[in-house]
Amino acid sequence: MKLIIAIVQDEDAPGLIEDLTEEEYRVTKLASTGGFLKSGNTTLLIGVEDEKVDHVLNIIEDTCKTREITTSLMTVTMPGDTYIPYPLDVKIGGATIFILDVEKYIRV
Ligand code: 2BA
Ligand code: 2BA
Repeated sequence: MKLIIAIVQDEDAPGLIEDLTEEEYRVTKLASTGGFLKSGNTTLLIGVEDEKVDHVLNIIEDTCKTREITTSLMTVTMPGDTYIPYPLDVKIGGATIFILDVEKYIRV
C-alpha cells in the first residue's frame, strides 16, 4: 500500500477527484496553501495498492496542467522602507507528488 500525496492547483482538483473516484479510488481532499505564492492549492491523499500507483499517476498527469502565472509577490525596497510589488512569472507544475509507504491501512 502507498499513500500518494498530490499537491494540485485548485482549478484542477474537482476534475481530478471526479476522475479518481470514478475509477473507484478513495481520495481525501485537504485545503492547503503554498509557501511561496501564499495562495490556496489542494492537497489530495490517495491511499492505493502498490500496483495501482502508476495508474493513479497517469490520471493525475492527464488532468493537471502546468500553468504560468504572473504574481506581484516580490517587492523591491525603496528608500524610506517603501515596498513596491513587481510582477514575477512563476510556472506552477501540474502536480507535486510524494509517494510514501503505508505501514497499515485500517478502516474500523
Ligand atoms: P469519502 O471519500 O467521502 O468516502 C465516504 C465513504 O464512501 C467511504 O467510507 C466508503 O465507504 C465510500 N467510498 C468512498 N470512495 C469510494 C469509492 N471510490 N468507491 C466505493 N465507495 C467509496 P470510508 O472508507 O470509511 O472512508 C471515509 C473517508 O476516509 C473517505 O471519505 C475519505 O476521505 C477517507 N479515505 C478512506 N480511504 C481512503 C484512502 N484509501 N485514501 C485516501 N482517503 C481515504
Ligand atoms: P507554492 O509554494 O506557492 O509555489 C508555487 C510555484 O512557485 C512553484 O510551483 C514553483 O514554480 C515556484 N516556487 C516555489 N518555491 C520557490 C522558491 N523557493 N524559489 C523559486 N520559485 C519557487 P510548483 O513547484 O509546481 O509547486 C506548487 C506547489 O506545490 C507549491 O506552491 C507548494 O505548495 C507545493 N510544493 C512544491 N514542492 C514542494 C515540496 N518539495 N515540499 C512541499 N510542498 C511542495
